[in-house]
Formats: sequence, C-alpha cells, structure tokens
Amino acid sequence: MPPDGSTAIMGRSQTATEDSRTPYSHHDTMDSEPTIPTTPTSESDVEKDDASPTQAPQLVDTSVENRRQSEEATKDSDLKSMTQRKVPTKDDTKKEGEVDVMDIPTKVDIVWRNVFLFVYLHVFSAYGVYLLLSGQVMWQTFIWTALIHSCGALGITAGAHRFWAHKSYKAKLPLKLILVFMQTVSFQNSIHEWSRDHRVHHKYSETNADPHNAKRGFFFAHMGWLLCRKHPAVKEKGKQIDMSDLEADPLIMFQKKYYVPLVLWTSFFMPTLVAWYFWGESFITAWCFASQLRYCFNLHCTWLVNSAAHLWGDKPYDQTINPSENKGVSIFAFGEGWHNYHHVFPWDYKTAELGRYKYNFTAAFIDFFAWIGWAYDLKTVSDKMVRDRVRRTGDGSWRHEKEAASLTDMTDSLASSMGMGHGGPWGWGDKDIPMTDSQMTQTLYPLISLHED
Ligand code: ST9
Ligand code: ZN
Ligand code: ZN
Repeated sequence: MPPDGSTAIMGRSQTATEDSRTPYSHHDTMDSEPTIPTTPTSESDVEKDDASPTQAPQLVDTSVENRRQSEEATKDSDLKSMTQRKVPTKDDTKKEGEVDVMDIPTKVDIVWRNVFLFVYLHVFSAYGVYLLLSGQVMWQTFIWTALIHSCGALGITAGAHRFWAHKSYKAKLPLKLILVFMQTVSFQNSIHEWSRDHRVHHKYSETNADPHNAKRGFFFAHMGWLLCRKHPAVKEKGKQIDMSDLEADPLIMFQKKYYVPLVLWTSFFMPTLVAWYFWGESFITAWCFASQLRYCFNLHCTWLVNSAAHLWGDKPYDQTINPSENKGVSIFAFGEGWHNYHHVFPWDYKTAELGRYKYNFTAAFIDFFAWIGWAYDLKTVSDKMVRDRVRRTGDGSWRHEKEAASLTDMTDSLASSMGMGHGGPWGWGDKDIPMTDSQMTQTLYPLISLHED
C-alpha cells in the first residue's frame, strides 16, 4: 500500500492488514466499514444545518468502539508524543561533515525577469485604480471583474488549496473541470506546482524548505519569494513530498503541459475581450482594470495568507507555530485567514472551526456542491478534537461561549511543550497525521455509490 494512504480513493474492496496499517490506513479501513450516521455535535455543525435547510449533512464518524479506544489513548498515552511532530530539519542519512541542505545559508539570487514583470503589473494596476476612481470604468466591467475575481479566488481556495493540495474533500468530474478552469483564471502557477509548494510549506513551515518562509520577513513571505531563486532545501524536501495523486490525474497533467496558453487566455485575454466586445468597454480600460488590476489584487489577497497570517494574530490552537488567526486576511482571502487552525488541522475542508461561515465563503461554496452531490467525503475534525488541542497547545485566546470555563487548566508550560513547533502533516493522506486525529476525523456527505472518482 502506498505510504500516502491512497487506499482512501481506491474503493471499498481495498483491505489492509493490521500490521501494515499506518495511522492513516487505519482510518481508511474504518471508512470502508459500515458507517454510523450521527447527529451534528458541534455548534458549527448545527449552524451548517441552518445554512443548508433542505438537507442536513450526513455525518459518518468512527465506530463507537474506535472512538472509545481513541479517547482512552488520548488520556493514557503520552500526550506529547501524540501532538509533537519531529521537526524535519536533519536528514538522518547525512554523512559526517556533510552540510545539511536545511542549514545552507539563505542568499538572495534575484530573478530580474520576475522583478520586471511584477513592476509592469503594478504600474498597469495603478492605472486601473486611477481609471476606477476617475469614473472611467463601466459598471458592467466592474461587475464582470468582480465575477472573474471571485472565480479565480475560488479556484485557489476551493480548488488548488482545499481540494488538490490538502485532499480535504473529493469531487466528481464536473466540479473538477470547473475548479481547473477557475484555478487557471487565477494565474498562480499550475495546480501541480502550486500544490507541491503548498504541501512543502505545511510540512516544513518557517524553515529553509518553506518556499515562503515567514522567518525571512514580511516582504519575502508576501512576494519576495517569487522574485528570487528558491532555497535548495525547498527543492530537496519538495522532491520527497508525495505528489503521485496529482501526477496520476490527466486533468492536472494537461493543465501543467498547456499552462502558458491556457493561462494567457483565461486570465488575461478572456476578461479583457469580453468587456471590450460585449459592452464596448475601451480596450485599455478593460486590460488595465479587468485583467491587470484584478490579477494584482487577487495575488495580494492570497499573499497576505503567507505574510500577515503567518506573522500577526492569535494562536488559539497551537501557540508554538507562526500561523495565526487573522480576521482581516480572512475577509480578503475568502475565509483563508484562520491560519492557526488550518496548520493544525490542514485536512479540514473548512480551514476553520467557525460556524455561520465567518467570512468563509469557500466553505459555503463547497457545502453547496456537496449538497448537489458533486463534492463528497468532506473531512472535518470533531469538536472534541478541537477542544483537546486548544487545551493542550493553545495560547489561551480561544473563546467558545459554552466551553471557555473548561479550559482554565491550561498552563503555558504544558502548552508550549506539546506544539508542532514547525511543520505538520500536509493534509489528508499524509502518513504523519497522528493516529488519534485520523481516527476522530469525521466525513460529511460520504459517497453512497460503490464507484468513486
Ligand atoms: C503565486 C503563487 O502567486 C501564490 C501561492 C500562495 C500560496 C498561499 C497559500 C495560502 C492558502 C490559500 C489562500 C488562498 C487565498 C486566495 C484569495 C483570493 C482572493 N518541490 O520554480 P523553479 C524544482 S504565482 C520540488 O524555476 P527557481 C523542480 O525540479 C504568481 N522541486 O525554481 C523545478 O523543475 P520542474 C505567478 C521543486 O529557479 C526546478 O526546481 N507566478 C520545487 O528557484 C526549478 O523550479 C510567478 O510569478 C518544490 N517545491 O525559481 C512564477 N520548487 O518543477 C514565479 C522547485 O519543472 N516563479 N523545484 O520539474 C518563478 O519564476 C520561479 O519559481 C522562481 C524560483 C523564480 C520563484
Ligand atoms: Zn501557511
Ligand atoms: Zn494549506
């Protein structure tokens, strides 16, 4: 069985022996067993019901026996070993005297082509702002641009991020096609490249192997990393990340192969030509506003997750890592600013604990497609998992009306001794998800048919 736990998408005839089980494969086996529908337990579950009144999500949880065992495991075993992950900074096979790739000093090798292109983008975008403020943008162009922006944003949040990089849910072909199109509109590199950089970012956060290591400052994490060569550790550790799931998908490989023409047409030419041809927007206004400014705005909204949300905000779930809860970023990034939660539970399709969608338009988007049956097997973590984690490693900023009182036993020393420190698992399918977390993860909207995409 592949170590990435890819049995999860292999179908129900797949079996695993006890001996060969990884924490993840254990869960796979449970997935394939008869499921026990339960009623929503957390506040967010209840609120999600409110948002989809016509059909309550079907919740499939681990069996009662497994849940009991995992709760006992949580109590009895060394909690530290359950939550603390090895900081993957040293290669165990390194020979004496050899410099570890993670320890190679950082240097800035500027790629001037990118500097020039980004300067060009910002100049034309600034002109787009001027055209808007001086009332020269037609209202049709404004609405069109907002639509294309939302399309590109969701292609990143619901597509590249939550679906492909983290495997937090599964999608049927029509939804995959929509997501590929929308991700291409965003022009943030191919899905394959985006996901590989993002998986390595989660696995090695704030180290030299993190492509946008926030320890190198706001500007580097924000956009500087796209203006210079990557640290050798990014490439070295990135090669060890399992990408077989994406590489086996012809859609992903097609997009990668034809990325340049696809991106030029969907992200630049199509937004410009539609506004120019259909309602007679001036060509230069359509280019600067619908194409350049829209793209530039989308990039900065996304980059804020790597910069601001890695530097500023509360850390209610793990105080030992950089990623933080940042409301401002969430507003601009379609719900992707709840970043402390996301790095602790990267396989949760909501990337947040919150109910009522709290600026989490992307979760609403995925819920909608689950409701019509195009998205399924939505992974989310249980309320108990969250509370346990908050108690063990949070910074004390977590406030949940009903539960806050039960958290008073948390101490700084306890919390700081058990956090992830740096990287964690990259998502659903990573063998490094702790056994308890894997067992207690819930699956919403399971696919009923025997066939899976
Ligand atoms: C952009 C991406 O902006 C933004 C991503 C942000 C992620 C945020 C995540 C937060 C959550 C989501 C929030 C969404 C919110 C959305 C809100 C929207 C309203 N592993 O790259 P090269 C190897 S893109 C393994 O040239 P250099 C590999 O062998 C913007 N190996 O490295 C590769 O060959 P290949 C537009 C790796 O020379 C070879 O190295 N795009 C890895 O150091 C050479 O690769 C741009 O601006 C890895 N991770 O150059 C493009 N990486 O793959 C900018 C590399 O072909 N990029 N290798 O086999 C570049 O020009 C270059 O990559 C470079 C580095 C100059 C940055
Ligand atoms: Zn991050
Ligand atoms: Zn992520």
